[in-house]
Amino acid sequence: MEFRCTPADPGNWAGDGEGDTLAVGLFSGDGGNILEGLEARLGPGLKQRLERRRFKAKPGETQSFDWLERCPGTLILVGLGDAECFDRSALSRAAAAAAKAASAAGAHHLGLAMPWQGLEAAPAAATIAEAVRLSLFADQRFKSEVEPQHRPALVSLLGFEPELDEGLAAVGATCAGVELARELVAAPPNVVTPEALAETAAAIAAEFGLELKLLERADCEALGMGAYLGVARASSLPPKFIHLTYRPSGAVRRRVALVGKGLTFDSGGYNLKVGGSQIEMMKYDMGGSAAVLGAARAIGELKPEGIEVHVIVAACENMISGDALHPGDILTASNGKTIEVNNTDAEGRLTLADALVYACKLELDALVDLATLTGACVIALGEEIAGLWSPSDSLAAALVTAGRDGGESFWRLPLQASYKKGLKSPVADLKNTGPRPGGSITAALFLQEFVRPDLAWAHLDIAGTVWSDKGRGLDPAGATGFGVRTLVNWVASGGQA
Ligand code: J1V
Ligand code: ZN
Repeated sequence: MEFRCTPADPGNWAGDGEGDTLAVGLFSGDGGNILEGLEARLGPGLKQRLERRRFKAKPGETQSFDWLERCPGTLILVGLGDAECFDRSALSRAAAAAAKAASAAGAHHLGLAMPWQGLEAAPAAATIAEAVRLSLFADQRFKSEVEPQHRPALVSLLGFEPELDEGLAAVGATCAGVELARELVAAPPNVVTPEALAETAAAIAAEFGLELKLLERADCEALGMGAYLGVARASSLPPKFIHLTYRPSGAVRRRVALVGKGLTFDSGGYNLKVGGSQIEMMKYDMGGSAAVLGAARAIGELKPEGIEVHVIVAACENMISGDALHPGDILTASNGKTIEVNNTDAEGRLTLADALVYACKLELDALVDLATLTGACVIALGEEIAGLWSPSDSLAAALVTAGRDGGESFWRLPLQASYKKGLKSPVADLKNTGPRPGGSITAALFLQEFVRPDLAWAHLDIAGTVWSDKGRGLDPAGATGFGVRTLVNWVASGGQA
């Protein structure tokens, strides 16, 4: 799918005689001028027909008309809702709805006329292009019979200057990263294993010229990663510690690391996930690693200048066996801290502890980790908002902004120092879980114990956002690819902290 900007308006666009489908956004209780222009072109009766069909231009509502032998032969009207409520997300939703209708109409060259009042041109064009591409993504890898999915080959964005085309090239890279993340999360745990994550990293490294360092169990033992290896211990699949590096061609001005939780399956261990705890969903527990690998893929293609990016995943499974962690075991992490494992289902923070210690040995200006870390964060913020913890106001602000530009929401929560006492162990330096109240805050405080205090660090708890049961807006149900757009925007804008 290719995107192109054109200053044409819906009254005259023909896509060089090749445009077969025109989609036009309309606000509710408005659209008079646009409709008159379309009637002048395509013939009268459009307004009456819309009234008869009770088209109210509600957000995402569409109506299609076919004129057969004309160019364009299909007209799609898509509702934008109230003009006063127009924003980035209304635009995204309408563009996605138009794309779905255009796909159903078999569009080959689609012209899309959407307003972008109150927004800047470049991000508005990117929003439309991302919405079109990502709403038409369908994952049919595990179906024996594939339903043919129609996607337009060319999408012209009307009302935008052609200079913006260059920026749209970045949309393709970002969307490919989001799609990779969705595919990784949606694949079952017998397909996406720690080794499969390592192979994905190797494929990204080979395709885009990134450096890959892969640590096997023995390498991790030599580094003293007792927390990570404790979690990995019961699985028959070996752990894979992944370290990808993107180096810019010119001078390096900043260095950042993205660390993702990579539990390819989380049974809970001996604190087994029992009835109601969604054990069958726990393939999704590598959502953080999917986000950082998706971002690595996009960054590898975009090749931002001046910024070095490290992508780190301590991948493994949390299983049970005669050799599994016992609830109560004491582990020693690679910074020497001892941890009493009072709950084997709080394993993500154990794997992240060693990954964060490893990252902190690199020369970094900022460190961001993403993890499907706590059920408590899902209860607090739901499916659409991820939790954000950071001692740095400026890094927190930069990530919130990068998220907003990518249509991803974060809400900052406190690293309440007094809650650290909830992690006190009578026998070790720390226990891995505190009391149930404030559970995602103590999880963040636990991670902070493994981060150099002078480093700008942020922790993103994406447990609620990487999977959507019902689909979000017009995005399909299932894996969302959450986090990729935030990370890519943040890195591309310089990785500010
Ligand atoms: C585990 C017991 C000790 C306190 C912390 C608890 C926890 O937050 N466990 C998370 C976990 O297993 N980390 O490895 C956890 C993460 C996500 C628990 C539940 C979920 C969860 C997320 C969902 F989106 C969801 F729908 C669900 F049912 C569970
Ligand atoms: Zn767990």
